[in-house]
Amino acid sequence: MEALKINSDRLWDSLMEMAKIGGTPKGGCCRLALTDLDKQGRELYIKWAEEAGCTVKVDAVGNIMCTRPGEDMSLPPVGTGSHLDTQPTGGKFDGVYGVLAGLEVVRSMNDHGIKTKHPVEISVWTNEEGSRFAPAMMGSGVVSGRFTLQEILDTKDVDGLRLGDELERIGFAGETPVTGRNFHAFFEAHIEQGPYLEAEEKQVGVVTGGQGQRWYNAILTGRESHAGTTPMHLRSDALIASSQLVLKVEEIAKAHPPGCGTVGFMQVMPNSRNTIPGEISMSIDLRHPIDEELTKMDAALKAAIEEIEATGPTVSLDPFWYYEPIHFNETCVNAVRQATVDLGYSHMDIIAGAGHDACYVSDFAPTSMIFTPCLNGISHNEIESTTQEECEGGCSVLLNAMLTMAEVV
Ligand code: HGY
Ligand code: MN
Ligand code: MN
Ligand code: MN
Repeated sequence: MEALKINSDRLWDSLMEMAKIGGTPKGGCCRLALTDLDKQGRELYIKWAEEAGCTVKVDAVGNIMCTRPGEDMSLPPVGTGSHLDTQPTGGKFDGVYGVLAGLEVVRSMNDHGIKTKHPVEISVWTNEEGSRFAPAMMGSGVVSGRFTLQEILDTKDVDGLRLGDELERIGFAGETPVTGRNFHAFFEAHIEQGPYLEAEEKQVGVVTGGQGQRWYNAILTGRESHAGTTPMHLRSDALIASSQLVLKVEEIAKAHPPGCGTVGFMQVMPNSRNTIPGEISMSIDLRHPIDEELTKMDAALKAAIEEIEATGPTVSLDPFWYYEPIHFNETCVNAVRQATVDLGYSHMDIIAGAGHDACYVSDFAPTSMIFTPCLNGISHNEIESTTQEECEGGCSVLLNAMLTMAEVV
């Protein structure tokens, strides 16, 4: 069967329509997980999916499953999907592109009157970003068994609001069990969120895997005291200690290329300009495509903390989230590569720098991903940008890879 194209204008219009929900002045999106804006985005998506003839279910952690029937409903579905929640200063495409590309695949199958042996199922995974409720990839992580449902429902945000209560409040505490999900194959389309496709002038990224991640919470404890009366040599300044730790995180990442190290969250207590900070809570995010290197970075972090503790403040480190580098399924990777070739797009193999729900889906189903370029590789930023043509390319590859695995009848 010759490669099919999707309806590019319809995909782009849906992306721009969804971007209005939580739209920000700088052209980005803020739809934090399980907020009213997330609820609005979810409800709009369900409306579109039902209009496209899908049956829709919601599971106990709020994942949405939109199923287009196949000729043999006893077969596991061929899946796709991503997330609708965003970063606080997120863009229009991170996650959203994947769920709307999935919808466009269904719409295009309908346009072409295509029947598939396997059902086709789009998943909208809950709280992929891990910004409001940490860690990330919660919805896919519960389904893959990386997290228990209860521990995720009991997770709290910085205001002490419990995830399970927020799920109830927005009406997405579903009936469908989170266990027993299966896919014949699963593909996630996503913007690359990095600079490599653009730099290499490639239209499609054939994603062969994803780098591993280690997330930590660190609490540094010094001693509050007066900014004017406490001599410098008598201080135990938690912010000085955490500043040293921030620089150590950068040093460790640079010592293990192409690893990444980031401190993105910090709370200063008591956060008063004329009181020496007594306590700092901060996040640490380490990533590397090779597990042995990620382990070395972990060891270097702990050694750095020992050095800092010798200067006075104590440091408690909670290594609360880890997953090893992911290797995607060869059959699915080849289906993506073949669809790309059939459509005549330039492409390159690439490892995902970001975490994606596909990383956890690959625990229980053959999985791969499709990347499209984004302007200057910028993401998790309101200026995140891509073109209609690039969105069309990735989505056409998704359609054809899914048709290959779903078996057209
Ligand atoms: O952190 C990540 O890589 C993703 O955006 N959750
Ligand atoms: Mn994403
Ligand atoms: Mn993201
Ligand atoms: Mn994702």
